[in-house]
Amino acid sequence: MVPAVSTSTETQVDEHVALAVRAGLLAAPKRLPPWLFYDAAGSRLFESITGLPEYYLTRTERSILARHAEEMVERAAQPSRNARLRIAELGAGSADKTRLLLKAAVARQSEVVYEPVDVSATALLIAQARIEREIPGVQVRPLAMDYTNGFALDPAGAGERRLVLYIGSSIGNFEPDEAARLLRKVRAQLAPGDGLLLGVDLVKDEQTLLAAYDDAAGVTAAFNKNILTRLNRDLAADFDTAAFAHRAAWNRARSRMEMHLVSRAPQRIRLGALDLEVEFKAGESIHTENSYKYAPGGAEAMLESAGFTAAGSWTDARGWFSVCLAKAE
Ligand code: AVJ
Repeated sequence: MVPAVSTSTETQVDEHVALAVRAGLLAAPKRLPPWLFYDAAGSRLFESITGLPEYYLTRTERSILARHAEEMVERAAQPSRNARLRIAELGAGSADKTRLLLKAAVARQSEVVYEPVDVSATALLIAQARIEREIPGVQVRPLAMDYTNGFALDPAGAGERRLVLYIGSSIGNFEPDEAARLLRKVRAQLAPGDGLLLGVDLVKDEQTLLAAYDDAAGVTAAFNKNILTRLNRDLAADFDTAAFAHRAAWNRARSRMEMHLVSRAPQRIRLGALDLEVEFKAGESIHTENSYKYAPGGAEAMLESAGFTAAGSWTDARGWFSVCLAKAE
């Protein structure tokens, strides 16, 4: 018998990736979903972005949490002063900023169950090890899954109150109707008195926004183009990343930052695993991401329409980012 030899083009193709890429590259205008950014290399690039001088989002949100974590946790437990919080987090990733909230929770109730939800099992393991080492009293119960397709949390026990974290402006990747639908799904998992802490980026001057998504060191450009490198590997495609330019644009009418990959010349790309060829005109773009920016009060309004009651919101001195607490009634 001849042993089966698997070549790179014969290796297993992720059907979820294949479907999304085929649909996106056959659409007009062309697009790719932003979750494709986060392979191992893309996740590392995003971590570097969070430390860039131009990328104000992460450090601004962290400063808000550093200043107000105790009040947020206290208010999430109210009105019953002795309710124990049980904390879940959607798209936890490295859970770096979350540690501020977990420390505040442990200070209040000495032990806390933390249930991070993320598609990346690797990110969850790293976060779990770090948190259990650094914050005694936190019991980490990771859930590796794609929360956008719906998710189920165990109901909180007697005397417990759930707090769901959805921070980091992750909701900004969703169209307003999708964002509202996701919040309603979260609401459906909660009992009256449970809370949701939502982090959203706010509208600000265009120059600041553009710099945050087109940094001088080119890390965001590399993050954007990494999607093409991923398709070369996962779908046997032949993209030349140098033949595409990174473009960040502020879409004022729709209140969102957009990222595009713009074809520098007419070209034809083959995606072997999809048995697909795609033509690009010079200047034609692939729209890879939207990052919605909210007006003051916008997130609160969206939360109210999803069945929550606003229970507090905190911002930074410049009013660049907002963290909102909402309660299920
Ligand atoms: C992880 C979705 C919050 O939209 O700012 C960073 C991703 N894109 N630089 C964002 C991202 C370009 C980021 N989120």
